[in-house]
Amino acid sequence: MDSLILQLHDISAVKFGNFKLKSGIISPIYIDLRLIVSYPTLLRNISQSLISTAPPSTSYDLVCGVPYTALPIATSVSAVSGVPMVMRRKEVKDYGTSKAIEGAFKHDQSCLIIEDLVTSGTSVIETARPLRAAGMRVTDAVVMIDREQGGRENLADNGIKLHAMVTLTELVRILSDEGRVSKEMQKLVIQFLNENRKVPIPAIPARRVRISYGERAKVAKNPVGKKLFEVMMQKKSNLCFSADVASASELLDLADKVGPEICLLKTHVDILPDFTPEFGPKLRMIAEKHNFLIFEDRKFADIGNTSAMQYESGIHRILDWADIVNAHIISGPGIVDGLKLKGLPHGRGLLLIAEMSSAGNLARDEYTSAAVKIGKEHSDFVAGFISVNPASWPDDDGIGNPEFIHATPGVQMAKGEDNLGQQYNTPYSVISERGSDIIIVGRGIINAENPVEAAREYRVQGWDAYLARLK
Ligand code: S5P
Repeated sequence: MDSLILQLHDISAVKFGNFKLKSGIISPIYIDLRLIVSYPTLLRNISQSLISTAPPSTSYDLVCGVPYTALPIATSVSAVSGVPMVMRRKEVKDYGTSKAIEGAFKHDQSCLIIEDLVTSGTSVIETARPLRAAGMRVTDAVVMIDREQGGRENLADNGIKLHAMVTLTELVRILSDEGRVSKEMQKLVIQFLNENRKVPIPAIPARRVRISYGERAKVAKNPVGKKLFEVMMQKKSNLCFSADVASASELLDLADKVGPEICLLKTHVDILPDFTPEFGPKLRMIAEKHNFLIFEDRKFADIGNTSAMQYESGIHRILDWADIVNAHIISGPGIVDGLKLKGLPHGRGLLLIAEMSSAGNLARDEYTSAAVKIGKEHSDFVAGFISVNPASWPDDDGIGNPEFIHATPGVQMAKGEDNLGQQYNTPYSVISERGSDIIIVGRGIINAENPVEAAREYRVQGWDAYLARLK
């Protein structure tokens, strides 16, 4: 151990002086373990020492290094010990196909975390979270140096035992005993440690899917998004009925019947042959009676100026009666600016199409991330997204954006496909596994023998799945 510490000092991985830490605190000691990749023998010796740092009773099937400094250390530990390694991606590159964890692992395997230096323990906790989310057990972490600034306690609070090769106090004592640092410097470091014993760990926000719709209503920035979350809570419904029927009169009739079950009613107003200007006011009256919002699935896609005209004018005058509309982002962010110009003064909201339910669609990868970026830049107007698997989006891995609502089409009681490429998932899968907030159901209700009963069944299933994911 002593010789390892001396070698770290030799290569200037441990320095003494006046150093400003990331937190702004001035420290008399600075440790930079990134350098050890340049010294393979030292790296191997450190790995061997780390393996014996965990008590013999510690059992683990896998090791995982905290990115980035500890990645080569974990690789070396894996090579020396023969224990397979998994790797946590810090930035998840692609949507859909991408994984937060690389490597082969099985549910319920235990994973030992490897870290170079622990101060508050935040980085270890951030690595444990996706490992646990992927089904692995994380109970222990080994670290080269424990700075003794609250990491051990913070990790214990998160169910992780910390095993340190050496503490900062021991490290300085060894260097002092060997005449590498003066007694004064040793004193200074001890004093520094005493004054900075506990670095408070920043609270980790809860994952989006663990937060209730009621709490999310409070953080929603778009007024319609806020209202929708509130309606969902009031009616215990996350069901959007997609009223794709043959006439306006049939639509209004069904809206009145299924109204008590739904939080949102979605229209395609351009498929109604008997549309008249009275349609909007009539539908709004029914919506008020049953306390649901109206979503015209217009899927605007043109440049901002044209989309704004399509929104406000023509025979449909969508702006007058629809609380929510949606848009593709194929034409760029100008479409949101255009629609917002009209919609925001009317207290309306927008859903951006980030993913689609149909087979072979092109709304994926960078397209999806572009939709998220545009949404975040316009969160006053963008209430959320049309999505299919938001749980697989990179920032949903940890926390997500609880202010945005996710609505997912392609929902029926059984998984399947229609003959034109529409792909269906079940309410449970959409809400509980795929992390969406609202199920959009069309033919699952319309073609049922009793649409009202079917709507009730979808509402109950959607709501139960929501309650299940909160646990
Ligand atoms: O990706 C999409 C986006 C939408 S808004 N896939 C969809 O199916 N939709 C709409 O959801 C579609 O236009 C239709 O109105 C509804 C699905 O209807 P269903 O009968 O297949 O449930």
